[in-house]
Amino acid sequence: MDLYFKTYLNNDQKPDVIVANYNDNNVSILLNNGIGGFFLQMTYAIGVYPFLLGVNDIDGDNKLDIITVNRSSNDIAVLRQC
Ligand SMILES: [Ca+2]
Ligand SMILES: [Ca+2]
Repeated sequence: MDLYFKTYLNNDQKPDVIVANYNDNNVSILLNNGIGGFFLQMTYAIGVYPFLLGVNDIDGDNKLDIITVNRSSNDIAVLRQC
């Protein structure tokens, strides 16, 4: 089951979408383009079978980071925004 998270990843006040793709073992980030759609998605590899998805600023740099907990690889992936 894919997981979806709606949040404000950048500072443009337009909601963005993060998807953890369970069977593809990656995370897709869709930034709102402000005209009813999204910019080209960015995809990042993570662990195997992500089953939890969260967003928080875990390193305190005032930029949201993406965290997944991965079932089969028994690990946590952190995607830090730079
Ligand atoms: Ca945005
Ligand atoms: Ca951060």
